[in-house]
Amino acid sequence: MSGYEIQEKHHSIVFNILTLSAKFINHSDRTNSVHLHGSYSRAPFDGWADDVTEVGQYKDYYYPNAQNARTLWYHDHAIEHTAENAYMGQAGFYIMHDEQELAIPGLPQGDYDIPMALTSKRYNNDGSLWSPEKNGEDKNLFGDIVHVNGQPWPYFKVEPRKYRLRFLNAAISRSWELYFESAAKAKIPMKVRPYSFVASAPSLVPVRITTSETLF
Ligand SMILES: [Cu+2]
Repeated sequence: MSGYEIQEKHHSIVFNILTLSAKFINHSDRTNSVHLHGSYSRAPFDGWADDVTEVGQYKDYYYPNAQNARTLWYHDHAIEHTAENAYMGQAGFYIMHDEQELAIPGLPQGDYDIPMALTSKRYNNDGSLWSPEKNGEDKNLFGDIVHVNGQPWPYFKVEPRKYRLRFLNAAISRSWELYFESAAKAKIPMKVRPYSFVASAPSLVPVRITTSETLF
C-alpha cells in the first residue's frame, strides 16, 4: 500500500465517521450563536456574532473533528450578550483525542485526564447569581467566588499518582496564576511544586516544559 492510499484511508475515517452534527434549539429568551472555539469549522457553522439563532428556532452545526488532539471549548457568541450568556453557563469543553496522543507514554488518560473550566462569579445575598445585565455592568466582571466546571469552590479527591489537568479560562474578566502548594509549606516556599506543561490551546507542545506556575 502506498503512502497516498494510507493518507486517503485516514481522511475517510476522519471525515466520514467522526464528523459531528449537533442540533442547537434555542429555548432561551434571547438570540444565541454557538461558537466552537479553536475548531476550523466552515463559515456557516462557525457561530460568528451576527449568525444568530432566534428564540424558538434551531440550527444544525457540523464539526469536522479533523484537527489533531487538542482542548477546544464552545460558548455562546451572540452579538451584544456573549459575555452574559457565557457567565450564566453557556460554555463547555470539547476535547479531541487522536491516536498519537493516546500513544504517548506516561500521559494520563480517562479518569486521570481532568478538564477544569475556571470562572469567577458574584452572588446576591439570597444566593442567586448576580446579573451583570440587571445591574448595568457592561465592562468588567471579576467576581469573588471561583467556580470550577460550574461548582463554587469545589473539592476533588485525587489518588497518589500522576494526573493530566486541562485548564480553561472561561471567566469574563479574571486571569489566573496557577501553582501547587506544597503540603510541607511551613518549610518549603510556595510555588515550588514543579509540574510538566504538555499542551497549549492549539495542541500538544513538542517538548514537555517543567514549570511551577502558569499565568493565563
Ligand atoms: Cu471563543
